[in-house]
Amino acid sequence: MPLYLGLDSSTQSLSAIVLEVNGDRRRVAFESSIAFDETFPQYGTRHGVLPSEDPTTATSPPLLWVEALELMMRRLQESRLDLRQVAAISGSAQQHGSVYLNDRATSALGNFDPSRPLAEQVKPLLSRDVSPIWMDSSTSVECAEIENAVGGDRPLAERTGSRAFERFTAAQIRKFSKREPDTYAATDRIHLVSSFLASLLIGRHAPLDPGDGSGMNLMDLATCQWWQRVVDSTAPHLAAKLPPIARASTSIGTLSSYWQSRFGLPAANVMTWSGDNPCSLVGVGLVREGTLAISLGTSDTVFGLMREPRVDRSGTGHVFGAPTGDYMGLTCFKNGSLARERIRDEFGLAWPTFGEALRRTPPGNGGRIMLPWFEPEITPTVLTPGVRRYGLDPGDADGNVRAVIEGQQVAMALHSRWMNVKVDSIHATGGAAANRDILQVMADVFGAVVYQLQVGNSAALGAALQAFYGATTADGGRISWEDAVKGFVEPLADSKLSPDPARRAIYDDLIELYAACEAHALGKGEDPSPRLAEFVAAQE
Ligand code: ADP
Ligand code: XUL
Repeated sequence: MPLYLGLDSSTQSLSAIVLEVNGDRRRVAFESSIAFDETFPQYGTRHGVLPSEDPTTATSPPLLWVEALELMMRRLQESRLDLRQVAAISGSAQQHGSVYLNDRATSALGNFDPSRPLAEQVKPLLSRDVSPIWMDSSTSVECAEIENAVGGDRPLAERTGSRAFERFTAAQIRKFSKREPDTYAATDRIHLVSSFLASLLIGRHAPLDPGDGSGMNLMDLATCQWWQRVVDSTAPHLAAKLPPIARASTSIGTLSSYWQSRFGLPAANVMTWSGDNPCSLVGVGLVREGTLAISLGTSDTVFGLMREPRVDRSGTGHVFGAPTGDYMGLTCFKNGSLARERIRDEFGLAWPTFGEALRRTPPGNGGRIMLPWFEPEITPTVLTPGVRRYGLDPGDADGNVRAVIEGQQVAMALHSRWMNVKVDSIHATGGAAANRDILQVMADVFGAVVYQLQVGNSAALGAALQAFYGATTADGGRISWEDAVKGFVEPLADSKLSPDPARRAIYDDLIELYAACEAHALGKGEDPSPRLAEFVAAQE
């Protein structure tokens, strides 16, 4: 029976899922994950990121991703799967991060020696030994320069789907070209994490897909091709260094002889890789408009499918290409799981006791509010980190647990309004979606039914589904996306969490109060104390 492999190279780990599909008989045949810090301590990463004195800088070592990819193929080889059945492979990767290769890469990619580990063969091909990743917020100057060059934030957003964002690849490339002009000049090709790993699989430079391309501020969303004007304004000779863009879920080559000889894999078709959020969109079954998904991973993201691109006039969110050929709206929060872990660890809790604290405290938290900006925040833009508390004692364990969860959920509801989706149901994914106490707060804040899904890693699942969809259509077969995802993305039967109307009413008020606290903390609004007192009085 044919097998479809999906890989997901995320911030903290590499995961793989293999699907077995025979008509309506469908199952997950293999699932595995490799945590970067624990498995490869020699790289010195923390949560997948290299330590940095400057809180706005975030880089990772690309060779770590290469080693993890190789280890995962070894695990596949050692599994009981009949690898000759692997028909197609696709992948997902953290978005925006970039990998810089020199001119030796073009000939070396197809000639790796299968008797030697891959990382040592990739090392001499890197023109830059670190990759800036999505957590980086050090490029505000470059963002302003890029927007100015194309006539402002509005034209850039209308053309590329987003105003200039610090973590987007254009600003990162511009900063690199200014700071290290010689190393930039020695760079022959700039890949996203997704197209870099795909290149290693097919043995030549791989194209990237419109979903990940739209996280660069360089792609024209309407044509899915590079927007020459912004490319030329970003860095010298950039056009020649960018990979081409290919349609999502289409074949970009076959697995190179390196993988065949070293791991006994077949010459399987490799499909375009994409970003983790576009992959998750299909991995949670959002192939139609109307439902939202919330991913509680390293980052927290709110996203939904859009038939037509509706660009966010407030400048908060993004429009990306979707693997289905449609679009997706997305708002990203940097202070996701790591912020929750900070509170968990500060009060010596574990996830079960964290959940108990949530259950013990009332919705609205008696007006104790936290703006959870442990790290620089993406939404809203906060470059100088620092948790802001209103009416909340920093030593109050229960109060801080509820405040971090409510703060995050309320911020998500507030900053996803621009998508203009009437939310009836939410598909929850990412590591923290295992936590039903957190999901109950989500249901109450959004006033929507929340479901957990059968497969926890929606990005790897989405990649495997793209492999399946791509392989089916490449053979001239016809399959709709609805049929492709069937059997893998249905919510767990007894996972439904319903909103409570009384709690919902409290959160309607809290959203407005939180917005006032946020405006105050950003220096854009008056002291919210009187409103806070009114809110507390109304709860008593
Ligand atoms: P990534 O974005 O890197 O793919 P994941 O989606 O795998 O991340 O999520 C990893 C995070 O999930 C961890 O950092 C951890 O904080 C969180 N997590 C795992 N289990 C729970 C739980 N029961 N409750 C809350 N958070 C959890
Ligand atoms: C999305 C974003 C993050 C990364 C995390 O814009 O920056 O969700 O994709 O992997």
